[in-house]
Amino acid sequence: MVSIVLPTYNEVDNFKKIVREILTVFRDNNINGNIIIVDDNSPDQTGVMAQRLSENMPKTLYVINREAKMGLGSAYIAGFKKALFLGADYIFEMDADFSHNPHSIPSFLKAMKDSDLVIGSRYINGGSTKNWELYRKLISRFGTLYAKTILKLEINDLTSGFRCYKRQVLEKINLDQIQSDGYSFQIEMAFKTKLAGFKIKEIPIVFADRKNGISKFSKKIFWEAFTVVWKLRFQNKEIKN
Ligand SMILES: Nc1nc2c(ncn2[C@@H]2O[C@H](COP(=O)(O)OP(=O)(O)O)[C@@H](O)[C@H]2O)c(=O)[nH]1
Ligand SMILES: [Mg+2]
Repeated sequence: MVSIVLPTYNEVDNFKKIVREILTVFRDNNINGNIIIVDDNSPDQTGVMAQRLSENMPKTLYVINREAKMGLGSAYIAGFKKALFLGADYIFEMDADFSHNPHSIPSFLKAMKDSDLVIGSRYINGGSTKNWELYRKLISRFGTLYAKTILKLEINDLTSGFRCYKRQVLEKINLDQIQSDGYSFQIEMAFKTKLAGFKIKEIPIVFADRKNGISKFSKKIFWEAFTVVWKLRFQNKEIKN
């Protein structure tokens, strides 16, 4: 069984469409799956509306409504815990803003046959970004290179949020000890997956910038990533040189 964890914050123009499209992909590919929306009390009422939608979709759409904006990292963790509780074998992370194409889900599942974490990568052959502003591209590229070098990881897209984890990975990593709240969550998870001895594979994805709503990227998120990488390095002296 597959669970797709979709964090949302002010995604009122996106969430219904993305849910519908994921369900079409499930149906067309005979995937037994569900969707878990994790909303942080979005002022635009995304959470309230998602809750309403889920009432007509029992066992297909689940909604976790949190009280306030508590960050992407803890939203994913709440979604992961729910997915494990529901018995998912494969757990996806995906953005709700159509930057990640639901039609790639079957390629992830194929790649999962011989790996424990599959990362959708913008920075390998066949991968790309579409309509992304130059400054975001630079930060993303630089961020991956920075984290990859300091943590000695052979991964080309460390901040990608389009991923699939095998259940065993999320069971082994202590989710309550994750330190990142923002996008460095992705770096920390990849690092801990590797450290726990699991196999990571990248597959190419085309990342398209959102058409509706606004990005929640911020300076705070940037600086968090900058420092978390060093924290991880010093906490894990066993990283090979
Ligand atoms: N629940 C929750 N979702 C968030 C939070 N921050 C971002 N998101 C969601 O996470 C996904 C990625 O965020 P986005 O703003 O699109 O980042 P970008 O694609 O890097 O510009 C989107 O679906 C957002 O709605 C948060 O603090 N809480
Ligand atoms: Mg986005």
